[in-house]
Amino acid sequence: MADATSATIYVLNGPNLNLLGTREPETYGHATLADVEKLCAETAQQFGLSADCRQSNREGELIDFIHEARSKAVGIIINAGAYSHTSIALHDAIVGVKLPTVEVHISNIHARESFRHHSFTAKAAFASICGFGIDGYRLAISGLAAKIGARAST
Ligand code: CA2
Repeated sequence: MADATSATIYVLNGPNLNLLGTREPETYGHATLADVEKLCAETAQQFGLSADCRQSNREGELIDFIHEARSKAVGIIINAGAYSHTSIALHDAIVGVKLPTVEVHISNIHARESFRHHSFTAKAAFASICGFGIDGYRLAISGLAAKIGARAST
């Protein structure tokens, strides 16, 4: 990697994730989206990276964010919410920008309803993390940092 100190990663959250912490704590925990974004910013900083966090309830806007990442970011963390299970368009956008991408799910999608078992975004990502709660974002950033050669600062 050219300059880890100035590199940005995009952290993208999809539909309904703005509601984190308001209900379904048994599935998603008590943390809010603001907590997730703080965790991501702090974790990225540990690797000399900067996290640009976005959330949208609209598929097209998420695609726009992915396209924007092509020129502004060195990698993507994405929790596309329910679009993970439905959106070939998001799959194609991730494949198209050719950035290393990690998919995150807060819950263990494989232990839930069968319609959540398949993920189009997972097919486009180099790695997928699910079931660790919001700690999955930290793990994903750590894995992405290793992939792009960003080192943890002491
Ligand atoms: O486990 C995940 O991170 C999911 O991506 C969350 C999505 C769900 O559709 C995926 O199957 C798995 C849903 C996010 C909705 O989050 C809410 C949180 C609190 C209250 C309402 C919705």
